[in-house]
Amino acid sequence: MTDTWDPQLLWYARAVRRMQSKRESDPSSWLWQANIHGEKAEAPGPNPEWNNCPHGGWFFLPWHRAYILCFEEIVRDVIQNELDGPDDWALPYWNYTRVTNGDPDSPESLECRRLPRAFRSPTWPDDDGDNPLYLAEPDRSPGAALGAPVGWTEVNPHKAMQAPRFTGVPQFGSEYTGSHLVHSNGQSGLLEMQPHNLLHGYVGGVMSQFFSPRDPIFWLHHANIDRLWAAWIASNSGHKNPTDQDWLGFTHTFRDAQGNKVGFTSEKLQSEEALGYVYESVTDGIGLKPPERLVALVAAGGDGDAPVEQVASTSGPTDLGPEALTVPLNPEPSARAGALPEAASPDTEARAILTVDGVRADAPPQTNYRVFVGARPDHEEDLDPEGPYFIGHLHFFGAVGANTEHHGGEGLTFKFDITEHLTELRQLGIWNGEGIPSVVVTPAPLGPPPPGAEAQAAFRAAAPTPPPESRPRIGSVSLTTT
Ligand SMILES: [Cu+2]
Repeated sequence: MTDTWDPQLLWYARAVRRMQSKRESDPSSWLWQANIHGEKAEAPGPNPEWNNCPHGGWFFLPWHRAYILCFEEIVRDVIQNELDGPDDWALPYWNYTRVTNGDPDSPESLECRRLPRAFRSPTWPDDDGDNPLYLAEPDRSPGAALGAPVGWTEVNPHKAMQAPRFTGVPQFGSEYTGSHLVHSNGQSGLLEMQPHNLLHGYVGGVMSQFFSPRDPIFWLHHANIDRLWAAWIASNSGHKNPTDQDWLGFTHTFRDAQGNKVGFTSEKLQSEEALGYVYESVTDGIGLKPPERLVALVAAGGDGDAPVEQVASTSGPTDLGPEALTVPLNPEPSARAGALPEAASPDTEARAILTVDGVRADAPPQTNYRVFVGARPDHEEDLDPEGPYFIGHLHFFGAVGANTEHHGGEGLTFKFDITEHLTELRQLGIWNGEGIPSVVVTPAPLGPPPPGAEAQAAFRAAAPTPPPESRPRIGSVSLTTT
């Protein structure tokens, strides 16, 4: 099939191929650049410039900004000086958060959420094979590879873009982590969680692991994350970056196109204009308020602050599969019967927290998961991410395979504050305040297959379910009140 590509993507593809032909010891090679983020080796080597990506901490945004800035300079240099191309190449951003006509299900919106065609085509536009932007399964999930759009509820950045502050959990840019890089012990900030982590999980394969920059789409994904940071600051809502010297003064060191070390403080990384670039738009694709569920909050009884109490927990790991399943939670015998309904009352300060620990997999599960509270696993209508049962997503980014020690070998931890959810379930009469509402986990379905009979047949043939060897699982789940 003959296709035309945007010249920016065509030059990008040529540069990627060129960089892939360079030795790994060359800082401008494809592999060196990816290794900065994370090595593929089972036991990462001792190069201190590699395996440095910070996730779950307040350096996530500035570090990745410097990373893609230096990468862009290297690609531009390769295009200009090694391929005789233009001297003004710029890294494009993949605007998967773009919505047209206010409708995330419009054909144009769906198109934005498919992996761009140049990345899905095994061939170059002239039909020659060996397109370096293309990766096949299992290096990408079947759904992403075939052009099924990522779900809007996984990428809508609304919650992050509305966060009033940069620092904290849950806030825009994650928690204070002092003056050193934290790899993945911390909690992701809101933007890092969604769309960042969930988009990594949707593309799957290489993108769900720390050597994800080996997939050429990584850089366009991070350009969009970087753009959303710029948009959050530009939104006229008084949003501010940290003013702490531990953040401002930290130096992020990378290599320039000549292979020399260059350092950027977070302070310097705050303004993309000062760094020499601007985004086409910082108002397009910045999130949509999810539809409100009209629930009148009725005051229920309650008596002030409750002590921290474990209400229920699992007694062992839970294997996740292709179907919705109920996590077997055992009520804590010593817990007060009133602890949970008190937390679910709008009259008390108490909160109900669901903690999902030890989320990991042996190979890319090729899907994210959705978590519901109070839902019935065999009722599809309950498993609606816009309904009252939905509490959030799980992903496996950085918790896949053996090489996860560097980034939390015990798997990822997700904390969901389900206080308002429980309140709503009571008011809707779904939960009467007695017992433990069910916790249901199910793979996140993808959007419709792309147009075209052939694409649709291929899509149906490749059911988007986790491969058996991936063994996605949860270590433990606990429900506490505070
Ligand atoms: Cu990333």
